[in-house]
Amino acid sequence: MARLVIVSNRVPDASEATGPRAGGLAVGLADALTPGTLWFGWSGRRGRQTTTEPAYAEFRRLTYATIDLGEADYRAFYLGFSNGTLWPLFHMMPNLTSFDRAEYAVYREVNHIFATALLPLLRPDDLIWIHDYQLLGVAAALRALGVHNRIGFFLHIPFPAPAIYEVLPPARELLSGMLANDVIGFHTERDRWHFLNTVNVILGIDATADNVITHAGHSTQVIVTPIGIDVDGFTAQAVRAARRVATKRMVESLSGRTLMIGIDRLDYTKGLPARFDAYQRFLANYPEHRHHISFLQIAAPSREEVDRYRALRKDLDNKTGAINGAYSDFDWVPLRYMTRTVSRSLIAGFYRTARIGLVTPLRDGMNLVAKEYVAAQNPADPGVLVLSRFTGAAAGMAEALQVNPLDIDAVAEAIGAALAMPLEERQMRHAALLERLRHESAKAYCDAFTASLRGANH
Ligand code: GDG
Repeated sequence: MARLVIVSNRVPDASEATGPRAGGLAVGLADALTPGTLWFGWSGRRGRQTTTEPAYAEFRRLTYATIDLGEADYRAFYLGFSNGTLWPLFHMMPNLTSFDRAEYAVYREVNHIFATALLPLLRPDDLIWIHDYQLLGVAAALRALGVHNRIGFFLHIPFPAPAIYEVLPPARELLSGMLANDVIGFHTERDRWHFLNTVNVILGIDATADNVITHAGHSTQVIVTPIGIDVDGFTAQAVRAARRVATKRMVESLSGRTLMIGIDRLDYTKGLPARFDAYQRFLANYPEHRHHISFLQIAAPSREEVDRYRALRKDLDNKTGAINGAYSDFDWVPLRYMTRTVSRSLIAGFYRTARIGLVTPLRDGMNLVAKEYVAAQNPADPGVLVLSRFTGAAAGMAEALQVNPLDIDAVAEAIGAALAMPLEERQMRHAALLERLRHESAKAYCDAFTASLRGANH
């Protein structure tokens, strides 16, 4: 069978593969990679210059080949165009989007370096699977270097509506570059619809009937393959974790109160300020629940060198102070807020203990936290998932209490409804959610994508 070559911006190193990790791509893929796979990308290290000779590591029968980024490239490619331009724009927040032509030139250059460094490692029948918004130009760069392998690309974040995408100054160039792939995958039908319509608006190609775009003599198939998790593996981890001393200590500290949990990277797309406002509204409108609920929000620090992320952290510090200042008692703190990365096993135990999982991003490609929360529950006495309609996960989770995250009264009401929900209804909703999670697993995601890539017209 052909070897699979994964290309992603960040490659987890051996220590991260077992330690704490915050980030959906690493989590979703690690669950499903098969022995023999080569994973190529950035090591996470920064040096004077971007390296082109990969370093190798073997771990659990996977081969990792990594390059280091030069400091200037890291700033322009990663912090600049990837996370200052593409990330907010693709999450449909054009007002938060900046653009700098010089940063874009470096983005193109780094995409080209990825292709050049990967080239000597490739075998003729390798299946190349590129991931995410940092690497939109790698397929075109590989083709320019004469690579004829099957190449696929998966976008982990939303694809924006045409009227938003076209704001991007290099809109046309990036879009035609993407069409050097044989297969392009998205999490949801909505993303595919946005993409096909954007291709229609910008390149004048209508592929909405058969999802195959023919451009410059090459065909690209556009597919929907939602990412999932290893459900049974995660459930087992949660069961084990619930017995651990650390989880028990957390439960004891609740003194019989109900736990509500939020777990996110500290990112403005995750809707944390509105979530804190909604919790405050809940405390104001449901006085009978004061003293009986504890909200634990874990926010793993992320992209701390980007100004907007620092501003978000300040904002949340202030809101935490305001909520706890207004509502705490000498024996009760309503909000526990941690800006730290916690181990995956501890997270699994916390999910299982929590009666409510609060997942309210303003926009999210998929959101694996929602899936992990459901998988971690005890089916005999499951908790309730409160989920933003604007996550990709919402498409397959009709039994969650779905909310508009901006409507803080609605989120407060959903928290109230979750607390009041009878056991039978919780069980019914949970069983239906779990059943669907099993179908949309991490393995199903990888199998579906690679099968399309293998079968692509080439
Ligand atoms: C991108 C897309 C898409 C979080 N805090 C800690 C921690 N986490 C773990 C969670 C989960 C993962 O990180 C986060 O995944 P998400 O899917 O929620 O979000 P992104 O990182 O934004 O991922 C997203 C995903 O790619 C996959 O395609 O779903 O839409 O934005 O697994 O549990 N893990 C540990 N400590 C933490 O403090 N160990």
